[in-house]
Amino acid sequence: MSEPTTQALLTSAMAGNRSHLARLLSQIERNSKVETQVRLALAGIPATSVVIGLTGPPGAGKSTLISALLTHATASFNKTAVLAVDPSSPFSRGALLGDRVRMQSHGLGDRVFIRSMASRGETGGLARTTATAIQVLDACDWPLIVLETLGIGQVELDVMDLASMVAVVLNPGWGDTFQANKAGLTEAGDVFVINKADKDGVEQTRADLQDSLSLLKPPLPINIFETVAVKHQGVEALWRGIEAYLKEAQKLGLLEQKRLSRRRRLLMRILQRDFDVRMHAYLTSEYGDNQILGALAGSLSIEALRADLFEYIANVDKRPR
Ligand SMILES: Nc1nc2c(ncn2[C@@H]2O[C@H](COP(=O)(O)OP(=O)(O)OP(=O)(O)O)[C@@H](O)[C@H]2O)c(=O)[nH]1
Ligand SMILES: [Mg+2]
Repeated sequence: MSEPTTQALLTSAMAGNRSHLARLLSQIERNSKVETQVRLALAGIPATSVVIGLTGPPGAGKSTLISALLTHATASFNKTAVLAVDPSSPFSRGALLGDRVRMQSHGLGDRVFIRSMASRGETGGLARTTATAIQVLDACDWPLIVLETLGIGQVELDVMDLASMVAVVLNPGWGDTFQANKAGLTEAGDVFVINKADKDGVEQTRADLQDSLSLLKPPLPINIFETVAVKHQGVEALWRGIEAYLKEAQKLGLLEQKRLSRRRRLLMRILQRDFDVRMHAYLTSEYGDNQILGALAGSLSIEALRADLFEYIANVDKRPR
C-alpha cells in the first residue's frame, strides 16, 4: 500500500480521521517541506481554536494537572487536544510515554487527542513545528488545544506566544529553589498555579509570587490558584478561573489579537523561509557567484549587484534550471 499524499492526509484529517491526523503531525515534525505545504494549504482558513498554554519547571505537575483538567475542559469545549512539547527529546522519550499514559487514563475516548512533539534540537524548530501543529489541530476542528511545555528558557517560553492564555505551574518552595528564568516565567503567565499544595511552603510561595507579579501591568488581573493535581483538589476552581479569564479576554478582544498575531507570525515565517531558499539559490549558483566576483573585481557596482540579487530572488522559480 502506498503512503497517502500530504494533501490526502490533510483532507482526511480534516474530515475527522484521527490516525491520519497523527500521521500528518509526524510528517510535519520530520519534514519541513511537508510543513510548508500544509501551511500554505491552510493559510486561508481563519484560526478559531482557543489555545491554553501550561508551562513551568520540570516535574511541577503540568501533565498531571492537564490530565485532571481534561474532564472539565472537555465538558466546556466538547473536545480537547493536548500537545506536549518536549525540547530535549529523544532523551526523554520515557517521560513522554509516561505523560501519555497518565493523560490517557481519563476515559474521555474520542473527545480527547493527545500528542507529544519534539523540537529535534533545531533552534526555533520548536516554535515553528508547534505553530503548524496548532494550525492543523485548529483546522481539524479541535476547539480547545492545551499546550504543555517546560518554562526553562526563552525558546520554550516563546512557544507560549502561540497560546491564547498561559497558566504557569509552580510548586511550594519556588521562591528559594527555582532561580532559572524566574522573571521570564512570571511575565509569561496570565494565571498562576501552585501545584503540590499538599507540601509545605504554599504561603511563602504565594507571597514570593505576589511580590514578582506586583511589578507587572497585565491587561487583566492575575489570579493564583492552589491545586493538588494528583488528588484533583482545586482543579475545578482552577478551570473556572481559566474560563473566567477567557471570557474577559474575549470581551476585551485579547483572544482575537492573539489569534491574529499567531497567524501573522506564521505567515512571516513562511515568507522568511522562502526568501532564505531563494537567496541560497543565488549564492550557490554559478551565475550568482560570477556576479559576486564581478562586484569584488569592481566591474559591477554593489548597487547593481543588489538589484541583480533582488531580481533573481523575485524570479528564481521562472528561470530555466
Ligand atoms: N505530592 C504531589 N505530587 C504531585 C502533584 N501533582 C503531580 N505530582 C507528582 O509530581 C511528579 C511530576 O508530575 P508531572 O505531571 O509529570 O510533572 P510535569 O510538570 O508534567 O513534568 P515534566 O513534563 O517532566 O516537566 C509525578 O510523580 C506526579 O505524580 C501534587 O499535587 N502533589
Ligand atoms: Mg509533563
